[in-house]
Amino acid sequence: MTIQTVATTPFAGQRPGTSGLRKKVTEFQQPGYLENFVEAIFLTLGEARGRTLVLGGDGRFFNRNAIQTILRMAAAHKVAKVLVGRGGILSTPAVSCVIRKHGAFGGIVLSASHNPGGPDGDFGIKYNIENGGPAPEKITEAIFAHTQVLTEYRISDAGPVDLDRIGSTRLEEMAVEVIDPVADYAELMGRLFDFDAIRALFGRGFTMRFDGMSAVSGPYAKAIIEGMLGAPAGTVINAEPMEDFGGHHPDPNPVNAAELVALMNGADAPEFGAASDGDGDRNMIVGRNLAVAPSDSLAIIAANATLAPGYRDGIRGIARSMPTSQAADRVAAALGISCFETPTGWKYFGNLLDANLATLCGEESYGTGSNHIREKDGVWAVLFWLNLIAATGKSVNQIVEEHWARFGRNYYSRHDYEAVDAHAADRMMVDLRAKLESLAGQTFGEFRVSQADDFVYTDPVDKSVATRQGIRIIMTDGSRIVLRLSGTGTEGATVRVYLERYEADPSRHNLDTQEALAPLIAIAEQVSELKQRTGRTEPSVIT
Ligand code: VG1
Ligand code: CO
Repeated sequence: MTIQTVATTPFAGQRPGTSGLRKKVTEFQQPGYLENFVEAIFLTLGEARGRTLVLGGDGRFFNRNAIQTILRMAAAHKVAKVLVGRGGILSTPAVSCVIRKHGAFGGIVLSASHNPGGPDGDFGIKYNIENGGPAPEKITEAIFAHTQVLTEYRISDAGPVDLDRIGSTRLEEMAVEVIDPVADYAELMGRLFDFDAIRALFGRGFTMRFDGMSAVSGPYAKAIIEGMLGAPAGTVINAEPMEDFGGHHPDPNPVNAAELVALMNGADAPEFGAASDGDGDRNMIVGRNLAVAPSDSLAIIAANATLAPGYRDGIRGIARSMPTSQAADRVAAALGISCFETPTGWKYFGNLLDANLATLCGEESYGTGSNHIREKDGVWAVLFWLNLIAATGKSVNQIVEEHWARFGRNYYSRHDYEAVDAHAADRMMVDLRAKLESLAGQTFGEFRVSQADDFVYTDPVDKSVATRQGIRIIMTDGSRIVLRLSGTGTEGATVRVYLERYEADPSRHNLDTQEALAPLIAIAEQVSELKQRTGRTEPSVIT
């Protein structure tokens, strides 16, 4: 075994997006492509000698190859020890948990999250720092800068490590410890939630379906919900991670988890439905004939947080991404705590959590989490809801309706236009920005624009500034239209249009969401000319 120095040339386009570097598998399969990016990570980290790194992924196609390559590169960079999940499996929240618990200096997550997998699908890689959270922009930008100029990478020529057997082996001087991917995470969940009460709930015959979508959350949900909490076998479906996710699109929303939603709307519906995404950090909560809006879920968890043992002493603050609805703001106001508004992407929550300014965080994109780790966490959110149901004896629907009755309802929807022409999307954003100043004060039907801008965020802890984080058109009654371009797609551009309208009157809490938002949908089109400019007649996905 020797360490080789291999000459290489930069690849264009290795700038991490909202959540790491995501590209088609075929792009990652080019010789040197993965190696270059990993070398750039090690160059950015500086001295890796003597330290521990965590490594795992969501099991998608190319996961195992990537893990073997990264292990050989870690050995070449003198990493002392790598903790790797058995079979190369670690969910994103589990990586965060393991980094924190074992005092690692960071971790590498292999996933393209909610993007489809398989040989023709997507692959991704993301670096997480010492606090367990996604690397902040100054680190991802430094990684990108290295990818543009590197001339060589270092790698051991050792053979593959057996990833399927728990235990310790060596690669060059480096220890490779294959760990149970679930154990540390499950232990943490047991400390946050009232497992006795949830066990009793299942003991009384409570019915649930958790859809693992053939991605990484299955093993976690099975071990915890069926194993530790005693739910009957078959409660967790699509529980085996598959390299192509069984052809599913592992994005837990009513469109991609249609099977689960149909079950929950049917005559034999269980009492509670839930799903997670490719890498296990997203969650969808479903009641009978009701898919809970993620923004509502965050607000509901916040309003009832003290029912879960891990949050018994109350929460310090809430943070939500800017496009997420303002439902959580109302809860924060009622609790007398702060509510922070950050750009899209979990990396912006890290400082607020580290500084103990926020306890709970959430995004409209089916992401919810807390200070227990530094990533959003799908299974955690599902366990939180189970804890709420067990503690209150109420159904999902009752919990949601009572929340609206108390705080009012923020009707909310996101319209995605996927794989549109990138140039047309860029032009639309440029032209919109140019219009912003003239929009303030304009009237559109019953709405008057009070503020129109491109969201700028100044981190309250390190004062770093993120610009161009989404165009907001805010009405005098608090209704909002937000437009931004996705930073996770791999084909053309994806335009996201976010729509929100507040309704205080309980007699108007059961409207169809799209109808309730129709006037705002029309204004968004009028102002952006989105359909005309992209040649689309309908959104690709409505959530
Ligand atoms: C999307 C979501 C964002 C989320 C990100 C990563 O980003 O909108 O809220 O944090 O995906 O989620 P974008 O830039 O495409 O809008 V995951 O579960 O894919 O890591
Ligand atoms: Co994800």
